[in-house]
Formats: sequence, C-alpha cells, structure tokens
Amino acid sequence: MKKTLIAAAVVALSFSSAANAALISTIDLFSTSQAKLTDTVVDGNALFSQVATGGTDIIGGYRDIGVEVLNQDPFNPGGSASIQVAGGALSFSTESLTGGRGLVRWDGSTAAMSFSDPTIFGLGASFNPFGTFIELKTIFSDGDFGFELGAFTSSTQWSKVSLIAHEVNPAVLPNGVSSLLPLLGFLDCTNTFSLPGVVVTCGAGGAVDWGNLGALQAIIDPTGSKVALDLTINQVTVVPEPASLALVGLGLLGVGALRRRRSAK
Ligand SMILES: [Ca+2]
Ligand SMILES: [Ca+2]
Repeated sequence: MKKTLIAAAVVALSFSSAANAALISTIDLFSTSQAKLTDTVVDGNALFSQVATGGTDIIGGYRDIGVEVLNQDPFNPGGSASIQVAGGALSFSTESLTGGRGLVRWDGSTAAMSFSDPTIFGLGASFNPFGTFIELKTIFSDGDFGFELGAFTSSTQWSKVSLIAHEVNPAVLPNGVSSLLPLLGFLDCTNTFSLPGVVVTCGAGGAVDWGNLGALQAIIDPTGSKVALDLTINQVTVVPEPASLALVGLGLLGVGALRRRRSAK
C-alpha cells in the first residue's frame, strides 16, 4: 500500500522523545512471545489468548491479547485482522479494505474473554503519578489509528485516554517513536488540560487511583475504522519525565519539516 509520511509523533497528550528516559517500571517488553490470533469472520465474536511469563518482562506476570475483524470489503469478504507477539514486538494488522480492533490487557492471571472493560483487578501495581509517564515505543505503523489506554482500580473507578496515534515511518524514524502519556493526564476527567484530539473519560467512581492499579488495557483502533493497518509496538514502560521537553519539541519540528519537503515533491 502507499505509504505517506504524516507529521510527528503519536498523540497530543504525549511528546516524542529521542532520548530514552530511565525506567521506573516495566509494563511489557514484549519479549515473551504469544501465538498469532487471526479473525476472518464479522460475527460479533473475537479471539483471545493469555500468556504467562516466568520473568519480570510483563507487569503482573500475564498478558492477554485479543483481535476482532469488524469491517470487510462487501464485494470480497474474508479479509482478516490479526495480532501476535513475536520477535520482541507486538504486531497488529488488518488486510486490504479490512478493519478490526486489537486488545492488550494486563490484569493478572484471568484470561480476557471480551473487549469489555476488565472485571478482574489482579495487577496490584502502584505508581506515583507525579512526573511519571507511560512510554509506548511504536517502531512502525503505516497509518494513523485510534488508540485507547484504560487504567482501572475497580469496575467503577477507572480512566481511559483516547487519542489518534500517527503514522511511524521507519525510513524517517529508524528508532521509532516514543509516546509519553503523563499519568496525571488520566486524572483529568473533565478534560480541562487535555490537548486537542485527546479525550479522557472516567468511571462513576472517579479516576483511576494510580496507587492501586488493578488492570491496564490498550485497545487498538476501537472502531475498526482504519483499513489495511500494520503497526508494531516494542515496549510499554513507566518512565520519569524526560530531562528536556524542549528538545522533544525540536524533534517534532524536524519531522514536520520532513513532511513538508516530501509533500512538495
Ligand atoms: Ca469474528
Ligand atoms: Ca489476564
């Protein structure tokens, strides 16, 4: 498919950083592989699996993944959506004229069986949200895609941050893009401080308590609106605030300049 370069980093509520910040905690290094799941039928059913790690590369010791194809070419149905963890990275893809959604959940030992909110809160993790960020390293995506990251303390106390993640072209960004989501941003239930394109929603019992984190859940393209998407994420970690957000800003400008030069051709 044609690949167009779109400016800059993932996400409004995040900043692109070339430098690696010091690690506070691992959420998932994707070093524990998980067999490919492929859904080819639009029938309201999705596929799920869980893997356990013997190490410390996955928070809570278990990872759930899921995939569901949602839209297909009406004249040529059968296009698939798939998800897997292999070679140290999570990959999600949908075939030509096909849309779908992917799920990654960290909630302890209970296997996910749906795209609904988690009902088990087995992580037992605790973070100080001040000056702390969730960092996603996207090493490749051939288009923009919707992304939702949910953090849950209980079924009523949670926060979800929804945003549009932008294309990551490895020819221009060989090290991928680090997206930094401030933990404090998850507490902004009224969207007072959210940047354009970022929407925070919270449960009836209020925002997640980062001191009592029971489950984390990422949903890739929740509506399946992006067709023929391929993306790869190679780690999710919790890191301190980067030393210089000014440098980050310069990085973003650099990417914007590249885009303008290419589109002028
Ligand atoms: Ca299905
Ligand atoms: Ca689980």
